[in-house]
Amino acid sequence: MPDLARFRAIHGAPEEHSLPPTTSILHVDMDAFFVSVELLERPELRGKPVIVGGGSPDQRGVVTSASYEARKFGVHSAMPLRTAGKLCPHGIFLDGHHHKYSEWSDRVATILGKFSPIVEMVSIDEAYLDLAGTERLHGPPLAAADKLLRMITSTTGLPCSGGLGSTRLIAKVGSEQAKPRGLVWVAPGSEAQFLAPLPVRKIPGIGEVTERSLLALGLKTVGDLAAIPHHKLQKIFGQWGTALYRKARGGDSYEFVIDAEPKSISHNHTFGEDTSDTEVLHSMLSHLSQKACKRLREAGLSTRTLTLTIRYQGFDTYTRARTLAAPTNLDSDIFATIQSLFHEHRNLKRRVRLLGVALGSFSQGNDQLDLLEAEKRAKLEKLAKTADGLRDRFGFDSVQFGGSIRHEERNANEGWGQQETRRKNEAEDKKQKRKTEKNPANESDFYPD
Ligand code: TTP
Ligand code: MG
Ligand code: MG
Repeated sequence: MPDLARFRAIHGAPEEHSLPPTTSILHVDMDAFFVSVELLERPELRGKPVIVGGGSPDQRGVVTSASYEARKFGVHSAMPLRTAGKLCPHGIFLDGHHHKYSEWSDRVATILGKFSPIVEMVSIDEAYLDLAGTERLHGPPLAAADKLLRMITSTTGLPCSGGLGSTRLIAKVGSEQAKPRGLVWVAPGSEAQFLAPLPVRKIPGIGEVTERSLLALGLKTVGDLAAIPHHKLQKIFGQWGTALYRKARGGDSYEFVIDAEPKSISHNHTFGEDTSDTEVLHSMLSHLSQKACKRLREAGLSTRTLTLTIRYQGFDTYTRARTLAAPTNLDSDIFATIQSLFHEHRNLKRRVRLLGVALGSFSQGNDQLDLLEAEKRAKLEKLAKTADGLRDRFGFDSVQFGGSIRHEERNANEGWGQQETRRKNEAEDKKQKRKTEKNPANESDFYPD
């Protein structure tokens, strides 16, 4: 998944900031996310009022997610399970499984990364993307958004909705209006008209307190709010009044920072027990190369500079980099270089604690100069793409290229004691890393995961 986009606050008078004339901001939010993940394993419950939060309405917890069928009875998130039980006596109550939700969230994030290098996951089930500049790959933003939502559902089996507009605010309100399984596009210039009939509470950032103040002023809808002059709102709410003035017109308080491209992509592994077994070390390098390479392709990038990190017993860490003649995004190219760096620089007398593979010096796409090789490369790229698709669906270890062994096999010989050692090693390494960060002279010695 590509590095996340950064956001920067918008300052200045609201009049200075007219809305962009293009609609490239997409907000995606999964429908009844926790419930939908549970339904993957319990398809017989589809169409029923399902409530996640606790296995029974007699428990003390709250509802975390309710199916759209349960919502018809008035059940919603954050409601005590007991209340939900009273409102919906035939509801099916399930326990939550957070590790599963974060795994599915990662899979969704990976799909989003295929559609734009600028993705910000804002919670476990929602993200903003900027689709500007992705036309060549996916078509105009509306077509891309439609394709993206369909791909999420066909790949994961999970329903989702989206909002496409000129700002984050419009996109977010749009996706909420689109639910479930919908896409709302707000055409440029029609933002105020789209927001006008909605209750003020629908605007992100307007909570219970502001809603109460606005209602006290007789302002129920966003249209009512938009009719109030800036100076009046400012007099009542101070700086917040300026934000409200902007929000009522669909304006954001934040904007995407353009240079959101990752500077490097890296993967490390700390062994449960320090090892000098060449086969184990090779297979790990192959695995790390493939992981880094998959992220590279997801970000639509190619790399020229490859760096190998070897940390030996103790904390001696060595990094060796090589710059390629031409950029690549193929596993085979990357692994071959990493392997040769390893052969040249490995100290055979020492046991290895950590291996790392880092990719840098990125360029967009994969502009290969060697035309004779083009056909062969196209085949390899197709293979990589197919493998990436299978991994998104069934997990990274579902496909491994030659020389790499599956995760379970890598760790099969790790008993509890070794896992404990690994945890200790990792904890110590983190401590060392903090020290290293304080001392920038050593910075190049460490690539975070
Ligand atoms: P939401 O996207 O707010 O809700 P949702 O996905 O269940 O339903 P919707 O179709 O309206 O988007 O939250 C995402 C997940 O976060 C949700 O499935 C469960 C979890 N969550 C909580 O644990 N507690 C909460 O109070 C809320 C709102 C969500
Ligand atoms: Mg959701
Ligand atoms: Mg959400």
